[in-house]
Amino acid sequence: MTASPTDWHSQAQNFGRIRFYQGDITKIDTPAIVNAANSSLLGGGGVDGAIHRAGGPEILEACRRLRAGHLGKGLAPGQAVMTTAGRLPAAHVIHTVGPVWNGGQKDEAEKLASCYRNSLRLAAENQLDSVAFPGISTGIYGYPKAEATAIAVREVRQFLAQHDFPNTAVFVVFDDQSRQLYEQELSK
Ligand code: AR6
Repeated sequence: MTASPTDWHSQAQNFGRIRFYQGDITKIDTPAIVNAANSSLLGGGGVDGAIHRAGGPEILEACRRLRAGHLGKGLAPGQAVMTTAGRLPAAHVIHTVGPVWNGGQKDEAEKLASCYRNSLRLAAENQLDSVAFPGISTGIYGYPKAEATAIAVREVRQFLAQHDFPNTAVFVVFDDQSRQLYEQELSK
């Protein structure tokens, strides 16, 4: 799907302060987009690979500096950290590490909820107006999409209800199954 930084606005669906869009998160011009990273912060496949490819080397350089500093051991699942967005239309990338799905008995749900909460907290602390999320952990990390969607929507709704910043959050999905799940969940 190709979308210029400007045309997603007209295609997005609105659910109060939550917006929903099917397409490529690297094209979204919110003040921050969230990256489903891994603990190394040094890149990977999926949305992580797409963000680093489209954003250019500045993002990786910023991540390397974090690893050389206070994140020497990497970023733990559930945590979030913010860098430049390089050449992306967004201003910042918030990197968070989702849990690897392991059957559901390894605290995966709480770790996934923490990804959303900690990413939103960073946006709030920096008074960012809007932040766009991919479906964290629902690709390579194997989290069942329906459960992950319910957690994402619940956490974002709760946070927005309790905070002025960010004013809006955008869910960005790639595939039709995820689109249907988000539409169902957001309509509840
Ligand atoms: N825009 C929006 N959504 C996307 C895009 C995109 N450009 N690309 C993929 N998705 P994944 P994870 C969707 O695998 O499961 C990396 O190697 C995709 O359809 O990117 O958290 C990291 O370095 C899926 O629904 O992230 C880690 O090692 C969702 O984004 C590992 O993958 C997340 O899929 C993280 O795995």
